[in-house]
Amino acid sequence: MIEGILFDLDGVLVSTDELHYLAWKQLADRLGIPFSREQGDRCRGVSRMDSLEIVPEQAGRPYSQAEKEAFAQEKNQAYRAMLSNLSPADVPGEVVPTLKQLRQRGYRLALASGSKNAGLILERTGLGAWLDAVADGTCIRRSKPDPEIFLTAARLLGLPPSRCAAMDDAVAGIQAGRAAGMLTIAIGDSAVHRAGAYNLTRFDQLLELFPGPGEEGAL
Ligand code: B16
Repeated sequence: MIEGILFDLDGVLVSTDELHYLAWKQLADRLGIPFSREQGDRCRGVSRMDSLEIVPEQAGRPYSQAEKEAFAQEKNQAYRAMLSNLSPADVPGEVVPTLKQLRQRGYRLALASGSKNAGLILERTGLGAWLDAVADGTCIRRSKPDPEIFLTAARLLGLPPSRCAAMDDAVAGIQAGRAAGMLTIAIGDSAVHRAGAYNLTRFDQLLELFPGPGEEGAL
């Protein structure tokens, strides 16, 4: 029986996944390196430094660790500049009503994001008000597909992994949820790849999967 639902942030609760892509693209353009949407999709859920194994794939030469660290900083500055315009209006309309209903039905909700910018995003969008616990890139050492972030979120909720569902738009995120021993729910890119145990096209389909007490759901 599922008691807790753990959400990825970028691309699940808010469309900051596109801003990550644009910030990496800006860096790649400056360096004169081709950077495709497909590469951008592979950066989903992957840490900033690990993304630098993907972004310069078509550079034709390797970069040193020092250069990669400088690139990570440059990308993050561009990304944070984009986040400065973020507001509650950027949260897709179905997200807050769905979170509200899930809480009313008794589910405990947590963030499980690998982003070190998650705190800023929750603050600017007001999404933090709907979460019982927050695990982000500041509390883990290994990024998705490692299960650490989902296991940390479950621990913060005080629930065993088997009582949690992990929702993610990244294939790496679904792999992390599965490695954590959780029910996996894919949306967006990971649902296109049919990576989850459930593959949703809309966020509010969660209400069909997780019914209220005494109601029958799809699970
Ligand atoms: P930051 P998630 C991930 O967040 C993003 O999907 C990924 O593109 C990003 O590189 C990573 O966070 C680190 O983010 O650079 O902001 O610390 O999908 O786990 O919510």
